[in-house]
Amino acid sequence: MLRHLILLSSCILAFHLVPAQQKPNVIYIYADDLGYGDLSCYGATKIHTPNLDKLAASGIRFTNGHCTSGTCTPSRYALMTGQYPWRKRGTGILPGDAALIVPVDKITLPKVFKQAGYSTGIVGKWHLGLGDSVAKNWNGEIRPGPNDVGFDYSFIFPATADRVPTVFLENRKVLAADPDDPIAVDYTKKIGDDPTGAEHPELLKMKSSEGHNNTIVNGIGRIGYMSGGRRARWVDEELSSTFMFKALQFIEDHRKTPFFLYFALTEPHVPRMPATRFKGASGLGYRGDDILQLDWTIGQLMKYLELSGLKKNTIVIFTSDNGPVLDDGYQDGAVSMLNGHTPAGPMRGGKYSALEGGTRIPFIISWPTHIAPSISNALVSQIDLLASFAHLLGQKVPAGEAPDSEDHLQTFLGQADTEGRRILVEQGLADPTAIVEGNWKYIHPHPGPPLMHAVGIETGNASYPQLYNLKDDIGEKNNLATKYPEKVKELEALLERVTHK
Ligand code: NG6
Ligand code: CA
Repeated sequence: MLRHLILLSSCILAFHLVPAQQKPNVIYIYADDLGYGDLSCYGATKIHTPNLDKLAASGIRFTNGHCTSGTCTPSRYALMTGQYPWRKRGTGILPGDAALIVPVDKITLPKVFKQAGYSTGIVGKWHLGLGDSVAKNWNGEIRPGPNDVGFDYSFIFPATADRVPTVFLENRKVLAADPDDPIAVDYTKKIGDDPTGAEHPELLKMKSSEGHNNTIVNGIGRIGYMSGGRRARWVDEELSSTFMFKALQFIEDHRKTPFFLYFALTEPHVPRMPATRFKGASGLGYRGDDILQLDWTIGQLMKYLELSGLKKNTIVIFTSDNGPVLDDGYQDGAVSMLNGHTPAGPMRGGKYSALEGGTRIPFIISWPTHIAPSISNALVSQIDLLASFAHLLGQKVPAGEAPDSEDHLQTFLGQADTEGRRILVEQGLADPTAIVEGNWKYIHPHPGPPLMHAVGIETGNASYPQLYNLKDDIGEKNNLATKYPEKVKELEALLERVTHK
């Protein structure tokens, strides 16, 4: 907090030093598991998010904005590469010791900016793997990683807050690593002496509801085992402010050149363990408290941009990597304290789901000097940011690369009354089963379970075809497949064509 105030006051002093620049700065803020209905600007009434509401009111609030997938790794892969994740094996939810899955020799979103002369940075959750194998040395330099796919600067945690190793990495190296206490990670068997949640549930400050019973760090059972690195392990309550400080520092350091910052927040992903001052603040349990913490963070960031004179020429994009989930494996009160809140808004399904709740998420773009406040119902997807920013910055996408990224710059900037994408494939937990074309949505029959019991979410899987008219039926309640068999056939063929090209 103190340091933040120092940063804020230092940028007040530096206000007059900001050079005029043509190219806009771009900050891409990625929430983790935030649902369409989690923000008051998207209709939430049980929780109030004034800072995001303000951001939305200053720019375009998309009502039909999508990530590509119902989980994190594939959505992030698509964002980075402009390729639908299901085209490449190994893009499902990654363990914390996975190797890097983003190709180092192909165009990426940050490379588009780098080529255009930007300083590029990532702060926050990565979850796209590190190094070239599972067996990597966490005590030396780890490469390849974010710094090898387009980021000049990286301050990340490797996977998710519930997966070991629970450490930060800054530019390839674990922060506060100690050669006398080397870090080892294993996802197959217990290593080291740290107690596990399975053996010692009495040591947990938050119990698991499913899994999450391997190594205990800060009283929270994780997925995977780690030993060593005691000095380097983060404290969960400091995760969010640490990322915020590093993000502000990156901006401060690069304020004189155009910059691209990928700010990947950890809220409201499990384990939800907000800073102490947010605990209890929402009345909806830690999930709600996490959302308030996230909203506060955005408020600080925007205040910082304003005070530093950067706000006008900075494009801020705010969105989420997949739909919402309540009980995602910890007993944190998300279900018992829900109080009538509807995280997916009017949509059916949520995280892991091919229904709209899985991939239709908050999507806000603000650029004070170029975008007039509006609400857009155009179909837009994060996968198109790569090609769209390439257009904005006059960069070429090499032939055959970023194959699924389409240029929708005009739609993203509200420069024309365009409808955005014509076709979008939606992926739930695994297979790409759903396709949207205009107002129609088709979900192909799938043998998976219709309900993911552990999380209480409808997956969209059914043994029969589903056809919905999203214009009249955003909640996907009225299956029109038997009424319009020709439409089913047409969209089934289209899904087949798109996914097998
Ligand atoms: C699941 C985890 C869940 C979460 C998810 C990944 C269990 C029981 N569930 O396997 O807690 O970590 O993976 O979430 O372990 S994501 O947003 O990164 O895709
Ligand atoms: Ca996620």
